Amino acid sequence: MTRARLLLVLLICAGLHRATGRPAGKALPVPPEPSPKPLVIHVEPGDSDGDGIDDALEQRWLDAHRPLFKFNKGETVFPCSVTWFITHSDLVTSNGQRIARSELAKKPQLIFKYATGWRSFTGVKLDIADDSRPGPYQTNPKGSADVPLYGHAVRLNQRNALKYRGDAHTFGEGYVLLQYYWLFGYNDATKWDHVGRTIFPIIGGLVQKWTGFDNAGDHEGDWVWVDVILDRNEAPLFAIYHHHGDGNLAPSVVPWNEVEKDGSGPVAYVEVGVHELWPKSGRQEPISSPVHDHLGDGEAIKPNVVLNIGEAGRPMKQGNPEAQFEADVLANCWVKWGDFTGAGAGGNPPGPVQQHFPRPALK
Ligand SMILES: [Ca+2]
Ligand SMILES: [Ca+2]
Ligand SMILES: [Ca+2]
Ligand SMILES: [Ca+2]
Repeated sequence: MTRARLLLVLLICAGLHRATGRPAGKALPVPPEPSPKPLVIHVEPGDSDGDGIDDALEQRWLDAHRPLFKFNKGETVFPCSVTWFITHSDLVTSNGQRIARSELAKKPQLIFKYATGWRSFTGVKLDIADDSRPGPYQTNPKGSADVPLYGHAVRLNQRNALKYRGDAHTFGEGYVLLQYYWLFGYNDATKWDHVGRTIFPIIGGLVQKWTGFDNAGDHEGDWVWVDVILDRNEAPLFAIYHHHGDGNLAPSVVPWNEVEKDGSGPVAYVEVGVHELWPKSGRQEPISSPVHDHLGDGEAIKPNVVLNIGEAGRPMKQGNPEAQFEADVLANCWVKWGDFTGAGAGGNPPGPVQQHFPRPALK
């Protein structure tokens, strides 16, 4: 680096520091909030999501095979519910109109006025407050067991056969797909936080800022998921663990007899900070890979409830308005969960229905 370039870096960084105006030292602690009330799930017999499967049977499958999540020591961001995320976010429309979170906290149903369909993105983003990113259970991680795991169940067929990248199986007629999604307020990649300081010991801090490495891979909102495939006798056959997007890294498709289990549910190891899911514990991979430690040596959390979303555009009929609100948002709206991304991050995530969410032929 030339001296002139170095000077430029110094000036830019000084400017950046002034522009952000962040006070030195740690952020103020978040004032304590009452814990959210756990959702009660009650599903009636019938087929309210129109997929040809009795809804009570879908719920039994989802409850039976819900995963146990093993976190890494040092995790700081734990899951939150859809309602919690919405009521701690400003809603930003495509033309920049901003609905304050104080309004959404009073009336979360405002979201339906702006996010009006699941088939196309209407430009609505949920800008979660920065101090709310760690979720309601940062200081009481075990409370995360009350955060709903969101799911759905569908029968696959030849027309909607499922194949996973890097795996030889085709799951068509006779198979059932269960999917489980969990929401986090923030994806905090940490493995690039010190790269600049390692390579350039003296000016490393400046390099970090100049390159954006401090926030590399970070983004608000983080949906992670695991699938379970049942056979025609409703017995589990495979668990599928997704990590860093199937297009970037093939998912792990694991035969049920090799799956580490907790009761009749799979165990998932959660990458520290970025929450990607693995069938076994593992260490972070070289700097060119996005994989972080997932040793499972921290909290072990099994969600108490699975909220069945239903199908795209066909929210599952729920037994109470709180659960119905969440199913309606996920089945009927396309929003971006978050409004911040660091260098190299792919953008704020859409919800489950706009991710990997196979849809059957509906009645
Ligand atoms: Ca159904
Ligand atoms: Ca934000
Ligand atoms: Ca269903
Ligand atoms: Ca980070």
